[in-house]
Amino acid sequence: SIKACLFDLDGVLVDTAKYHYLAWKRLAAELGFEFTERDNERLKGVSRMASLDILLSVGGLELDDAVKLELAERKNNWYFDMISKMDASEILPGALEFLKDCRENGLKVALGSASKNAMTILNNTGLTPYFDAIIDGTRTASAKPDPEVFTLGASELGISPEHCVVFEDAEAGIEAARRAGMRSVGIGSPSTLGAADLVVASLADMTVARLRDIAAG
Ligand code: B16
Ligand code: MG
Repeated sequence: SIKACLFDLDGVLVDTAKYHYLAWKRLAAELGFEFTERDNERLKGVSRMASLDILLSVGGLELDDAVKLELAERKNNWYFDMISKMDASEILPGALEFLKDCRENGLKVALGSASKNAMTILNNTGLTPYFDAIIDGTRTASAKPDPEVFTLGASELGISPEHCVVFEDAEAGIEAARRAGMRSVGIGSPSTLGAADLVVASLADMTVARLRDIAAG
């Protein structure tokens, strides 16, 4: 049976991908090349420094580590300015209702995000009180598809992996759930998230009752 739900943040609970995109695009422009929305798809669920490496490869640039750190910080300052203005209106459809549904049914709830800015986003949108455990990019050494973020979440909740289900919009996150020994629900398209136990377009299509079906199957 399912006893805990672990949620990715960007793309599952809030759409911060658009702010990441604006900040990365601005950085690319300063470096003298274009960065398209399609290029940005490759950054979803990927850590900040790995994202920068992808961006630099799009621009055909190779830079040393000190410069890369400075560029990542510059991007993060722009990104931080944008997420500082977020509020509850930016919670994705169905997310709040499903979090409440989980809690009312006695399920434990954790965050499993790659973002080092997760606390700012959760606090500004008012989502923080819904979580029993919060694991973000400040607390993990290895990025998804490594299972660390979810394994740590489950252990903090005191629930073993076979009773956990992960909600993810990124393929690497579904793979991380599989490696953690957890079930998964993909949020998005079956064409990219086919490895999940169930795929829904958004959390608006999800209920705790539906969860019990995946656990049985
Ligand atoms: P930060 P998630 C991820 O969040 C984003 O999808 C990804 O685009 C971003 O690069 C990563 O967080 C790191 O974010 O720069 O704020 O530390 O999907 O794991 O919630
Ligand atoms: Mg995500």
